[in-house]
Amino acid sequence: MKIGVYGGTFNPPHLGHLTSARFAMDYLGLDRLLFMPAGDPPHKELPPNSPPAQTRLELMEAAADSMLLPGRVEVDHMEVRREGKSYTADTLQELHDQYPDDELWLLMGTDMFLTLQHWKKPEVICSLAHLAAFARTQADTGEMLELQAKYLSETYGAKCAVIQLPQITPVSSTQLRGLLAKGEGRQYLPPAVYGDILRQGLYGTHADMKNLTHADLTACSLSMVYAKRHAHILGVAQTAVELAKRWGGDEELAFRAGILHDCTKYLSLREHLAICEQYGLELDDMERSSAKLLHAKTGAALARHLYGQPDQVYEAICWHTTGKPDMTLLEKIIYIADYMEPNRRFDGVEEMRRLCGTDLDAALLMGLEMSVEDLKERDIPIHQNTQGALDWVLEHRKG
Ligand code: DGI
Ligand code: FE
Ligand code: FE
Repeated sequence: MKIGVYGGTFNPPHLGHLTSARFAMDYLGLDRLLFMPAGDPPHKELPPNSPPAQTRLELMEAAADSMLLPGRVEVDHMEVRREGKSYTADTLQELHDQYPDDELWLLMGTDMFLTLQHWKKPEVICSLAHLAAFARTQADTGEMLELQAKYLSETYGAKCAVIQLPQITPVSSTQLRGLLAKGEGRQYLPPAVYGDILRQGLYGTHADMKNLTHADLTACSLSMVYAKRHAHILGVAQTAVELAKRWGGDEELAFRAGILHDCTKYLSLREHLAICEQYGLELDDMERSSAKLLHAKTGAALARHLYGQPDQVYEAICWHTTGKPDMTLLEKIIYIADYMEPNRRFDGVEEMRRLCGTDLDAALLMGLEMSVEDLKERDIPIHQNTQGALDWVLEHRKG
């Protein structure tokens, strides 16, 4: 197996890192890629406004997750965990012990490649891994890189590849930190990384969490969940706005409820219960033991308390999983949008989408009936609000 090792301070990780990683994987035919954030980089001091290594690691996790290649792309914690300076020779030794039969490829930018002979134990590095240098500009491709490759191969027996990137993301982490402090630069970051930066107020950002723009609210919500759920969340927000437009609902509130509805989806039961405790949410026995039911309650609580959303948004998120008797228009819209947004696939989804244009309550009924049937099939207890919603729609549609 070919394993790429992409080290750096990743302060913060940005789209330039991800596009070059992606390109190197194809170019070199890598089976796996390990991002390796440095704990304490030996070659430079981190600037004073840098977050701690653990936080850079978490940003890197979010960035790597956004590549949507689980199992192939991972973040390795080895250097952050290790005491003292993060020397590449030590890291490669450890990786070689871990993967003795695999071919390691060390990926690096031009500057690093050109100074490799000054690193600690270059002969060890070159004996344990092949080297791949990203050429950042056209000028980089020239003689210098070739000369260096020749020198490293003659001196240390290194095997080198120079990777000419087809398109260059025109930003460095240094420039990006400057932009972030001015409230700019989001276009160079995966949305989830930007959202994490905003939520934690890193790099001099100071977003007012209770008055975020659509773009910033989106980034914050996406940063709270795995990237595999991003398309669904964006789909729900967009569908909710369309339904609000069609049925005379509040498009702004539909967007906010849609974009936040699943923001706590991946919290553990214990984390859900802590949020419920913090905000004094009353729970019944079934809710207390089900993270699946609780994500609606805790999502609503964070929408209200963290993101400053009004009661209608709170309620729409609160009832998006079960429904309830006497649903408002916005509550119906979020429930239905969650069911039939464009990424959903199930028998009948086209019929439900059609009903959304002609009879919203019929679409709601269809969703509730399918949910109850599905829960019964899987032997999952039906919550009283789910049953109550179904009974209410049946009753209400008769009249
Ligand atoms: O969060 P999503 O996946 O987008 O969808 P959702 O919020 O409708 O959550 C679906 C999950 O909620 C599914 O795993 C089943 C669970 N669920 C929905 N209604 C009930 C329920 N679980 C129980 N125990 N009882 C219900 O009535
Ligand atoms: Fe949900
Ligand atoms: Fe959802």
